[in-house]
Amino acid sequence: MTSKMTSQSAARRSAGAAESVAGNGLLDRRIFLRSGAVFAAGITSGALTAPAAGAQALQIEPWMKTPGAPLSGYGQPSQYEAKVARILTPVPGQTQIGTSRTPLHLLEGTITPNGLHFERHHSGVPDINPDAHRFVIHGLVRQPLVFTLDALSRYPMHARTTFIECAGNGALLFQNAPVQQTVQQFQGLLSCAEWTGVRLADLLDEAGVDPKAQWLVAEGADAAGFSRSIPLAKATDDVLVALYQNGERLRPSNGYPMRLVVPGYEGNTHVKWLRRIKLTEGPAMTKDETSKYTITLNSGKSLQFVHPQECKSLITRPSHGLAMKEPGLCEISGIAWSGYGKIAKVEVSADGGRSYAPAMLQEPVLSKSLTRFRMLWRWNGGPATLQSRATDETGQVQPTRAAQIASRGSRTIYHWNAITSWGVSDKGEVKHVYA
Ligand SMILES: Nc1nc2c(c(=O)[nH]1)N[C@H]1C(S)=C(S)[C@@H](COP(=O)(O)O)O[C@H]1N2
Ligand SMILES: [Mo]
Repeated sequence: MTSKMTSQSAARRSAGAAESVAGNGLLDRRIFLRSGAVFAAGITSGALTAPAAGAQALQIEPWMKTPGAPLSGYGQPSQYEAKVARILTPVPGQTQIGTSRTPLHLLEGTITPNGLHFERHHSGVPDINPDAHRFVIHGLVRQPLVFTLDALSRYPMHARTTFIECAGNGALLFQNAPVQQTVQQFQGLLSCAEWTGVRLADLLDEAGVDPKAQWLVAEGADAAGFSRSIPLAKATDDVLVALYQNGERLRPSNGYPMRLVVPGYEGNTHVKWLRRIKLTEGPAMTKDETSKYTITLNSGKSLQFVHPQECKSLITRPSHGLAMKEPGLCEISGIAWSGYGKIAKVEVSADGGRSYAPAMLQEPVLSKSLTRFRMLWRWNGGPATLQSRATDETGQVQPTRAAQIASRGSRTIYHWNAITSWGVSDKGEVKHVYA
């Protein structure tokens, strides 16, 4: 204990200006490698540094004195983690229509546990009997095909880790004043999973696509008959008819027994409870793609079929609702993603964008997937403005708020991807600010 404390204070001294990588306390992560537990000293409470703390911390607790709970068929989170849950944001006056949001600020890594994947239902979750469900491919094909779940399960399986983000994620950020909400509340229509299923390309190959077909329309078996058009080039590139979500069958709310996964494309194209795919010459102009999901610019002109979700990142820790406890070393952590490919770089600023330093990206960095980034910070107890700025492998850079409003205007609620700023006060409170 004593020798550890000595090396900690030495390391604290060495974490000086020489290790600085950008303004207001951003530090080179490598000081960890040289100085061991320097970080723990920053967050350890006074009690634990007292002389007898080691022995005290190792007292025999009640749960060590008797055998624990029995085995269980399907595991559940610890009772102490009950706050790590989706929040429900239904359309006012409804229970089945609306969204529930992923607690991004309370999760780590890049994969969303299935029970916390966000939900967006236009007409509730159908209770589909998998034995009765049929999936049809028809339209401009040589041979229409009908699949049962069993038939589909015999095809070669492919797995793909990819995010799904609702086109309306971050809609409140178009407002003139910064909303004081958690990341979950205003950016929680975003999740990431490993999806396993059959490549749509293989099924289309078997059906024999007519050369006249350039698009398809996919329809769900929910009461909304939700349907969206997708270009054939995308459908034969990397689209899956997914049957599994993080290794288990899809959850009913995420499309059981089968859904489209359209990597990088806006969430609404990932049609759940997939019932049919019809090959067509042009887009079908369904109600779901004319009444919604067009981006109206300030000029009054609307952009339609803006499919990929743009390059974006968010600091999840610290963030609104997760206050700083005390000055010292901490890790800034967050997620970055792009519907165009891999994340190439995430830069972090603690001084409102005056200076940036590149964050560490957690491996593996996968295309069209969430990427975790980390940056070491020594908070000096003064005010700070934290930002992250992502760049993807195609060179797309996450815009500032001003640049986003200038290019897309403020008449739309879709495809918000600008930089989010967190203002840290000298009390450690974290507020959402426009910087
Ligand atoms: N059949 C059907 N598919 C659907 C929807 C729906 O309401 N019905 N919602 C869409 C929208 S708008 C989004 S953002 C995603 C959300 O997928 P998730 O609920 O699995 O997160 O599903 C899409 N697929
Ligand atoms: Mo959505």
